[in-house]
Amino acid sequence: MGENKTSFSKPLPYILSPTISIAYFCETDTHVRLVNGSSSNRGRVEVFIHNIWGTVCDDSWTENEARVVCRQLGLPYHAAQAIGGAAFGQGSGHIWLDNVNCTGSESTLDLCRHAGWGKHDCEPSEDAGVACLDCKTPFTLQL
Ligand SMILES: [Ca+2]
Repeated sequence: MGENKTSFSKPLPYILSPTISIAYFCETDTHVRLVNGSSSNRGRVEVFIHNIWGTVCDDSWTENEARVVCRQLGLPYHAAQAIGGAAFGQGSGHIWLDNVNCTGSESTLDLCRHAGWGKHDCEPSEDAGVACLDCKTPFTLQL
């Protein structure tokens, strides 16, 4: 990751203020990872904001959003699968994103529309996951 040009060491209530949320939206140093999957190309989606990993809610979580996650990870994104209901276990920290709405062509998840960083009406049982195709065996993906 690149070094932050802006200090993100503010307490959480501060970063959730509308003004700072806009600043976050414009930052491009968002990161994404897949956690707790049986292989590296699937798992619970977690995004990295404010130096904290957090989860994504499965509200409106579809193949379009899954495709963007896979693309962002540098994995094949065709036939990406959206998997909700905390199928890869529940995260224990922040729920960073909710109501994510991608067209499917975005390069990173933070470029999609969403409710705002940290704004959600979700429980960890709604954590979103994805399954991307495996580079080596692209036609054998099974849940
Ligand atoms: Ca929601």
